[in-house]
Amino acid sequence: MSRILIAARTNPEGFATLFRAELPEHEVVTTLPDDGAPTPYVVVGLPPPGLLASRTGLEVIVSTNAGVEQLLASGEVPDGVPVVRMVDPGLRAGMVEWVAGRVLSWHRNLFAYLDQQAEGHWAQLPEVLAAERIVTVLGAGALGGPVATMLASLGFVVRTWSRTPRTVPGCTGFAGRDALDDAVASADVLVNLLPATAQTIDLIDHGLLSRMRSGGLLVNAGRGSAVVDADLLCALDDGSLGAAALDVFRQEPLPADHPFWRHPRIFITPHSAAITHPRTSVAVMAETIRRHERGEPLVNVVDRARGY
Ligand code: NDP
Ligand code: OXD
Repeated sequence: MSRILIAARTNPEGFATLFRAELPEHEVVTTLPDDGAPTPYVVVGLPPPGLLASRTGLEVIVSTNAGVEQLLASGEVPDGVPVVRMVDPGLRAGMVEWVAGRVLSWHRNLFAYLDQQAEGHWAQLPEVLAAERIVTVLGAGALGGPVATMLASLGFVVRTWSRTPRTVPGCTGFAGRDALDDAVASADVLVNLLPATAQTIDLIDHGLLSRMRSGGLLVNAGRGSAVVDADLLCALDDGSLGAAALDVFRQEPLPADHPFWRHPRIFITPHSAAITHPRTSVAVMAETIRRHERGEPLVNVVDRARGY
């Protein structure tokens, strides 16, 4: 009876109940019995210090998060133990909905109409067809790909940018650092869905934002480290950017004294764009364990050298 340790920070018992239903022949625990027995599977987002380093018989780390930079940075992932990141329908649906909400709210002037409503002011603002707007999605992976597809289905002109060439139907693909400026040139909306790696840190700076059409929207649901905070504020204040919808930040929770909180053109959500729903994710995580036990290659394994 192989042991699965559920070390998710949120709702571990909820995950455990569903794991027991999926894998009844396994022992599913949320705290480790002090019996020294091997624990081949650990389900975790950000491990408490010592959790991974002290495990015996660890075979697979199943991440409850799509982004694994903190898990890798813990320095506790043993060499040779695969880390499988979260790719599941619930996360995908959440991200598609969240980005759709932000882009459409800006595109249809909702943010500006909220200001007008606060003043009891009735005045139609200019409306633009989606087909007249360019949206660039940074990242064309498990989340960026479906987000780009959704935006294209709404009629936007969509570009994607990735490390290696990717084809997303209905979108124009750009790949590699040299193609970034072209991918962003004249974009009305820039959506970041890149992982946090050494290559993506500080990528969205004043220079990149100034490639966009002035008055546009930045949407960041990837990681806060991609954005240079001071440059974002500067771009908003000099008008090269119109608004920013931010879900992720360099420091989370966003510190109370951070200027983003009070900026009238910044719209904040607390890293809630896409959450890991037990109902959809446990089926995917259980399948990872089954694949491992059948001796099949795992999917969505993190490439540690790449960092995602
Ligand atoms: P994937 O690994 O599936 O996709 C990542 C994409 O980014 C790929 O297209 C990849 O290119 C591209 N990429 C990575 N590095 C570079 C680079 N240096 N230059 C250009 N492109 C690059 O990840 P997901 O789509 O599943 O998730 C993306 C990120 O979203 C997560 O890492 C996490 O940070 C964030 N996230 C945020 C959530 C939230 O609630 N705010 C929830 C879940 C995830 P290539 O295709 O060539 O490999
Ligand atoms: C993330 C996640 O990586 O919540 O942000 O999965």
